[in-house]
Amino acid sequence: MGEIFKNIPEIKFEGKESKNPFSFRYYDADRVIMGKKMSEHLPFAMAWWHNLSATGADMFGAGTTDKSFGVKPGTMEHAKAKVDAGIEFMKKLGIKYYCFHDVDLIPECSEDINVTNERLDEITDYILEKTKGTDIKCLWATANMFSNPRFMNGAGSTNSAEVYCFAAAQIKKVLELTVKLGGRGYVFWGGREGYETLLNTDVKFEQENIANLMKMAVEYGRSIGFKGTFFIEPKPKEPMKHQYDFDAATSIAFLKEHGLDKDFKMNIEANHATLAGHTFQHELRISRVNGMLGSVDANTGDPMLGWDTDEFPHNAYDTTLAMYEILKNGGLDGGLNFDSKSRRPSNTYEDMFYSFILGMDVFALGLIKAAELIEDGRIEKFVEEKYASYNEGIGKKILERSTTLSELSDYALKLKKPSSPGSGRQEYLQSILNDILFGR
Ligand code: XLS
Ligand code: NI
Ligand code: NI
Repeated sequence: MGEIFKNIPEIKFEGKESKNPFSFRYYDADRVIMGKKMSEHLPFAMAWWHNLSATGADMFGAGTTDKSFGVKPGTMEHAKAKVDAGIEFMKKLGIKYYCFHDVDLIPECSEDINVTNERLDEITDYILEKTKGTDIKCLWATANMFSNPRFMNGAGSTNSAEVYCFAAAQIKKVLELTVKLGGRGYVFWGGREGYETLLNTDVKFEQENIANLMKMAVEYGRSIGFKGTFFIEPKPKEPMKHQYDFDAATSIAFLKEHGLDKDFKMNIEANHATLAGHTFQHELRISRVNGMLGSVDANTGDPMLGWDTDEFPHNAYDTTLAMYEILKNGGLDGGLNFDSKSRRPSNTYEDMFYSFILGMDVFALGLIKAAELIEDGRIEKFVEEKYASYNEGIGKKILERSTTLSELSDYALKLKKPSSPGSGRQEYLQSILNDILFGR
């Protein structure tokens, strides 16, 4: 197949003065920031499902974007055309990674999973052939255990032992494909793992079955040489009323409860954070301080809407705070997957590129600003000094765990009244952040 995105050139860094819409203003792959190239700080990935499959269809209307790439959809020829389009797209943007669900790659055969698996073998051979000699690789893969009607009562949480076996079969296959494609991770997103009503649900039974499926996945993955990280992608709701992997704190506790925390980390999606009533930074921070920040689904929601709109990230304030957490984490095992889709009326090939340029540039800008924030040091110094009362005297004893409740009580009684804990200085700190973002 010839060139697909014919009128679109390779996207190059031109700097912030550039008015060329097909250029990066901030993403300069080889620029070194805090000792590492931008391209290493920002392992961007393309989500197969949004970029190559989604046409803009929604509950109210048909698709607006033609993603046939000149071939009839629902065929293996079309599956291959998507590979061609995807690779050309990634090359033009300088993106090295892709993420996929099994059924994003091929048309699923609803009558026989063996046929689906044969198609997966064929298409992954084709991907390997087409990416040979390039540095394009899989970031992570996952089994779609939410679209097929068999998963209506859940996958790991299903009431049907037969359906549970199909979940296992899909996971096994995708783990094999992840190894074949050199993937850095395997994701569990539990879209149907939850409930619509507690009236018909045995929560403990379901959660234990999910954990068991994850344990078997780890065992099998390690046995076939998968050295990457397993990820849970928390999301509180949608499609279910309640999903068990509600947020990072809940998911981390679940992993620890079941002894899975050595093999798993979090894949934090910005829009899922806000659905849970948290900021993106909150979810990243909770994961990081627990040693569980592994990967990111880079998108954003709309604060006015209560569902997963999966918009391309565009808010530099959010990406700065996100990149701050990622820098403090020492990077990611996974990467930054654009689990994002262009808006329905943004329906041309050009829009696919503008969307990624927006997302890549706003994360590059976030990286630059987060590094400035760290180098500036004022905010971090404030936080350090805020806890200075623990550096000596009774505070030091508390930190060293060398005191008792009675000793602390005696201390308080003797003091009669504590001195002021000191101002939180929120507005001052917010103005520093504004200066760094907009004042230079
Ligand atoms: C859906 C999720 C999904 C996962 C992969 O809301 O974000 O796309 O990233 O299954
Ligand atoms: Ni996601
Ligand atoms: Ni999502």
